[in-house]
Amino acid sequence: MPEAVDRWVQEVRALTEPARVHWCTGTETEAAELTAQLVKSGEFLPLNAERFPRCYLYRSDPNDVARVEHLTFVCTRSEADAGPNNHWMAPQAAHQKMDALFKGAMRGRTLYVVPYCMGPIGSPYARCGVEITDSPYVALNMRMMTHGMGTAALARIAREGSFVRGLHSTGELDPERRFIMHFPEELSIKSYGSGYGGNALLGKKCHALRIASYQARSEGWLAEHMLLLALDSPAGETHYVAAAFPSACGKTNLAMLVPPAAMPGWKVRTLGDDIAWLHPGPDGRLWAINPEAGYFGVAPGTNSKSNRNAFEMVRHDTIFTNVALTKNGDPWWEGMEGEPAIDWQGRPYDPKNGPAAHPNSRFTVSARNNPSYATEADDPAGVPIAAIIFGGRRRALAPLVFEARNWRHGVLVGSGVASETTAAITGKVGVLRRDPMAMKPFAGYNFADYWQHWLSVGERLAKPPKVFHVNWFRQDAAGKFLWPGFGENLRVLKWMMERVAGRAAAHETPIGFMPARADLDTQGLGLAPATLDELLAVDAPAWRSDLAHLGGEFDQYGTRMPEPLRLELYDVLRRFG
Ligand code: GTP
Ligand code: SPV
Ligand code: MN
Repeated sequence: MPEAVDRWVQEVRALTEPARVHWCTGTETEAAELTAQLVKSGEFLPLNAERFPRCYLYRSDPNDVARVEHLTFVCTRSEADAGPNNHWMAPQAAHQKMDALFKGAMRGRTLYVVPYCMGPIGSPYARCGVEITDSPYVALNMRMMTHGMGTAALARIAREGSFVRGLHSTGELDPERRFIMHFPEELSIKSYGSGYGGNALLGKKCHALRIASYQARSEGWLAEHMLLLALDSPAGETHYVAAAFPSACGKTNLAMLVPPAAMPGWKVRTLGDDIAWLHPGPDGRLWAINPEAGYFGVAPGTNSKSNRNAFEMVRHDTIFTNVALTKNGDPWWEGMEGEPAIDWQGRPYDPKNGPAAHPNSRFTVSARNNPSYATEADDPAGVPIAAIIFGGRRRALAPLVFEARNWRHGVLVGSGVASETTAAITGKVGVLRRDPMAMKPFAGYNFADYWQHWLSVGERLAKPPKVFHVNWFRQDAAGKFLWPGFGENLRVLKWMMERVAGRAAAHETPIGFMPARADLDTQGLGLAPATLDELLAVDAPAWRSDLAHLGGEFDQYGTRMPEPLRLELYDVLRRFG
C-alpha cells in the first residue's frame, strides 16, 4: 500500500465521514458485486438479457446530464496562467469552497478508492491517478474506461510515488452546489455535485486532458482531445491518424469507421475514440498512445447503417446512461429502428416531452468489445502519427477538406477550429463558437501558452505529421447535410493518405491545399457535381471575415500571444489579396 495514497484516503475519510471505505481491486467478482448492489438499489435496470447480455440502464438526475463548463474551473496561483479560455478561482478560495461542500458529504455512504492508470500499464507515457468517489456507478465506469483499475494501478503508484488525486462526491446533485475544480500545480481535482460523464469520471477529461495538458507542457508533449485510428490500404500500407473534433462531432464514429462497399480492401482499426497523448520521438516523428481503455460514446445516431461496428459493440457488457427503452426492454435512441416505449426519464414515451433518449445519452463499453480494436493500442511505445485532422460542425464556410501548408500553418488551422455547440455540454445547442484544437473546454492552461507549446513541439519534429481540416456537417438551405458522412468519410481519408505518400494531386488556395473534384474518389456515391463543388468551395469574403474574427480572439491573449501565429494569420489574409 503506497503510504501517500493511504494518508490521503484517511484525510478524505475524516473530512467526508463515510460509513465504509472500499479499496477497489478491479476483479470480476468485485464488478459483479457492485453491479448487483446497483440493481438491488434500483439504480441499474438490467436490459433484455437475451439480446443485451450483461447490459444495464442507468438514469442520471434530469438536472445532471452533461458536462458543465460554466461550473468548471482551473485554479492556478496566477489567473493569467489559466488564461481567458478558462474559468479561474484562486487555489485557496477554491479549496475552502470545496472542502465546505465535502464536509460530511459521504455520511451513510461508501467511499470507494479507485486507483487507475491512464495508458497501458507498462508504458513510460502512462500516468496514474486515484479517484475517491461515493458513486459505485463511477467506480464501475472507471473500471472500463481506464487501465489496470485497482491492484495493478496501485502497484505502479507504489513504484512511482506520484499520482493525480481526484476527489469526487455526487453530493445533492444540486446545480447550485456543483463545481469541477482543477489544481494543475498540485496535480489534484475536486468534483462535487454531479454523477455524470466528464464531470465525474475524473480519469477522462479532468485528468487525461486538463491536468495532463498542463503536465505535458512542462514535459514537452501534448495531451489532446483526439481519436486515434489505423488506416490499412488495399496495397497493405498502414497509416496512423489522430483527429480532434469537438464533443459530439464525430470522433467515435470516425475511429470506428466501416468502409463502404465501393471501397474494398480498406480497413479502419480503432486505437482510441476521445483522447490521445502525443510525444515527439527520437526519430523525429510524433508518437501517440490512447490513455483510455474504453469508450463513453454518444448513443443517438448510432445504428447498423451509420456505424455497424459501434452497434455490434454495445450489444453486451455495456452500461447505458439516459437512453430510452422499447417494450421488450431493449435500449433505444433516436436514429434507431423500432419504437421507444419508455423515455430516458422512465416515463411512458410521449413525443410532447421531446426525444425519447436524452440527446447526450451514452454507452460505456470496454475497447475490447470493439470488433475493429487495433492491438497497437496495447503497445507501450504507441504509434507514429502520419496525419492530424482538425474539424468542427459548421453548416457553412469550412469546406469538406483542406490541408495546411506546414506545421505552423497547421497550428493556425487548429486554433481556428469553430463548431456549433452540441448536447455534450449544458447550455444552448447549435451556437457557433471557437473551439481551438477542440480543447476549449479541456486545456488546463492559457491558450496562448498552449499554442506556443504546439509550435515548440513542431520544432522538435524532423518528420511532422501533415495537418488537415475537415467538415462533415455542411448543410444546404433546407438544413440537409451535403456530405453523406460516416463510412463515406473514408474517401477523404484516402485522399489524405495519398497526400502523405506524395501521390495525390491538390491545388493551392489561400486556406491551404485542396483536392479538385476529380482528385477525390467519389465513385458510386451518386453525389451531384454541383454539390461536390459547393463542398470544395472557398468563399473569400466569408473567410476574410472569419479570419478577422479569429484575429479578434487572438487579441484577448495580449502579449502572451505567440507572434508566429499572428504572422501566419496575416499570411493567409494576404493570400486572399
Ligand atoms: P464525444 O464523445 O462527445 O467527444 O463525441 P464524438 O466526437 O466522439 O462524436 P460521435 O462520433 O459520438 O458523434 C456525435 C454525433 O454525430 C452522433 O449522433 C453521430 O451519429 C453524428 N455523426 C458522427 N459522424 C458523422 C458524420 O460523418 N456525418 C453526420 N451527419 N453525423 C455524424
Ligand atoms: C465530451 O463531452 O467530449 C465527451 C463526453 O467525450 S464527457 O466524458 O462527458 O466529457
Ligand atoms: Mn470527448
